[in-house]
Formats: sequence, C-alpha cells, structure tokens
Amino acid sequence: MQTPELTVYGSKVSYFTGKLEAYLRYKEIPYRFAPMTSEYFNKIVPEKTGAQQMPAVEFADGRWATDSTPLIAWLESEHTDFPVTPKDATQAYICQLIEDYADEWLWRPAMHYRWSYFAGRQLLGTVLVDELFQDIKAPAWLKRWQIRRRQKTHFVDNDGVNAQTWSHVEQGYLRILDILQAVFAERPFLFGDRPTVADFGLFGPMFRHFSQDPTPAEIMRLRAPAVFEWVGRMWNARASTCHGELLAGIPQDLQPLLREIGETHLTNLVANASAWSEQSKLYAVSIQGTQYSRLPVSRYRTWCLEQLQRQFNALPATAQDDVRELLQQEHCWQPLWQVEKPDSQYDPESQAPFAPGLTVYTVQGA
Ligand SMILES: N[C@@H](CCC(=O)N[C@@H](CS)C(=O)NCC(=O)O)C(=O)O
Repeated sequence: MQTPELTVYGSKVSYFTGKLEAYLRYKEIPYRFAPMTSEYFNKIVPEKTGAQQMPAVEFADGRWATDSTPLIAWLESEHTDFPVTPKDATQAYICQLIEDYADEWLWRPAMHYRWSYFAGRQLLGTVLVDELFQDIKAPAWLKRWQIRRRQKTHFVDNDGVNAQTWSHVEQGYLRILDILQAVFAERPFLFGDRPTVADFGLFGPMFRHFSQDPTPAEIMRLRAPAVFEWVGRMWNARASTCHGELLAGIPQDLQPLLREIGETHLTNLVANASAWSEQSKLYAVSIQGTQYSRLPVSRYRTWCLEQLQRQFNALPATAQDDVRELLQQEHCWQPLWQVEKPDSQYDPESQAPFAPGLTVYTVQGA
C-alpha cells in the first residue's frame, strides 16, 4: 500500500466528508481517514484552517486545507490523470453549476430529513456522539441530547424549515430523485460512462444523508432505485477501471435539472447576495411560490455566486455562447447576473483551499 499523502478529518456520516472521500477513492489518491473528535473540531481544525467544519485535510508536508469544492479543484491540478472535469468547456461549466446546487441547495432537505424526523434524530445523535465525541467527559445521553438539539436548531429551525415550507423542502428532494432516476435509468453517470465533478457534488447529499438516513433512504429505495444503485456505483468507482467516454454536449435529460437549479438555488443565491450587500443578517425569499423567511445571510454563498460568474467569464467565447443559450432557455441566466457584483471579499487572491476557511453559517459549540 502507498503511504497516504493526506489525512481527512471528518465523520462517517458527513455530507462533505463523503463527497471528498468518494473523489479520493475514484482518483486512487491514498488517504487516511481520522474522526474529527471534539478536540479537532473545537480547537485544532479552527486553528489550522480558520473554519470549524469538516472535512479538513492535513497534507504530509504539514499544510492544512478545507472546503471540498476548491480542494477537489486543487487536487485535480495535482493529479492530472483521469480528470473529473470534462474537457468540453460548456460541460465543465454546467458541472460546476450542478456541484454548487448539490453543495448548497440540497443541504436544507438533507438536514431536515436527518434532524426533523424522530428516527433520524435518534440514530444520528447516537452515531455522531459515538464516533466523534468520546473525548468529551459527560454522560452519553446528555451529549446525544445536546447534538440533536444543536443540529435541529441551527440547521433546520434557523434555516427556514417550518410548517409553511416543510412540504416544499421535501418536494425538492422528490424532484431531484425523479430527475436523476430518469438519467441513471439510461446511463451510469450524469454525463456518460464515467463520473464528473457534478456526480461527486450530488454524491454529497445522496450518500451520507439521503441514501442512509432512515426517512429519505426509504423514499429513495422505493421511488428511485436507479439513484440508489448510482450511489453504490460512485462509492465503488476507480479511475483505473472506470474511465469510459462522456456524451457530447449537455444531455437533454439534464435540462429539467438546470431549470430546477435556476428556480431554486440561483434564485436563493441572488436573495442572499443582495442581503449581504445590504449588510443584513437575515433575509426572505420566495422559491417556486413558497415563502422562506428569516434565513441566515451567508457570506460563503455570496462567494459561490461570485465564483459562478467568474467561471463563466473565464470560458472561451464559443463556450460562453453555448452556456448562455442553455442557461437562458432554462431560466438560469437572469438570476446568474441579477446581482452584478456580488462582493463577498472572500479569498481575493484565490488561495482556497489553503485560504482561511469560511463556514456556510457561523455556528458555535458542538
Ligand atoms: N463548503 C464546505 C462545507 C463543509 C460543511 O459545511 N461541513 C459540515 C458537515 S458535512 C460541517 O462541518 N458543518 C459545521 C457544523 O456542523 O458546525 C465544503 O464543501 O467542504
């Protein structure tokens, strides 16, 4: 076995840890997994990366990094065999857009299904405490109660899930299942015979949350068995044996996904970035006719919109024309540019994933 060049600190049930691990496994980059115990989560990782979040990565040369999106982008520049970013610039851009939607928009339904339902809350409270918080000296029942309360308060109640939005949050999960079921009934991965960065993005919520937490997993098994199968295929995929061709262009069956991204994720990024520019702490937004209120403004997500604009501007002119036409058709173009200059002021020197990290929301104390 090769010596690991990096250690991934995270959790066996974490969205973004699972995303990064699937990528490392596919690329056959040796790594060591280490549970992010409370000492790491509360002290070492914030000191080393500037952000209290997982995964955090420690390289053999002593450097630390965080944030799965720039981490994967950086690893791609170091490990150039079997790239997960398509060569075709139009496909590459659409992949980035899908990854961003998967990272940021599917976060709410993933947390909702995990912490709003009794079965998920009970199970995950136990799993997380047993995995990560053995080093806190307190009775296990108390630690479980605390983590359940923290997660539900911060990531469900304070993230706009309530009686008015509950059904819309769940409909978003059902819609993405239906879209992906149709795609994976036809081919193994989103763009063809090998995974791209869009697959790794969607794998985050689909693996550790939707396919494993009791309530959404039952829905997935019954409603979208091809998605369930894709989750296993992704975890098992290795670049040396799984490097087939991609289809040309943007497959037609991904267009409903783009439309969904325009109506949900991009609309939300616009409202968030506008509120950020007004220095508000909370904002409200109507998504597909459902009103969300008192959502926490995220500087990180202002940066996400900024990145999507930057990435578009960096495309070659012909790809810009193709992407523009596609995004216009699927109602993504207008929201992409509605905030002309999202000004997060995060990472101006493009140092990420080695820049001081930025959590999506700032939440203290596990
Ligand atoms: N943008 C980051 C997000 C990482 C993230 O939010 N991770 C979650 C767990 S999956 C976390 O650590 N949240 C902080 C908390 O629970 O306080 C990434 O892509 O890695």
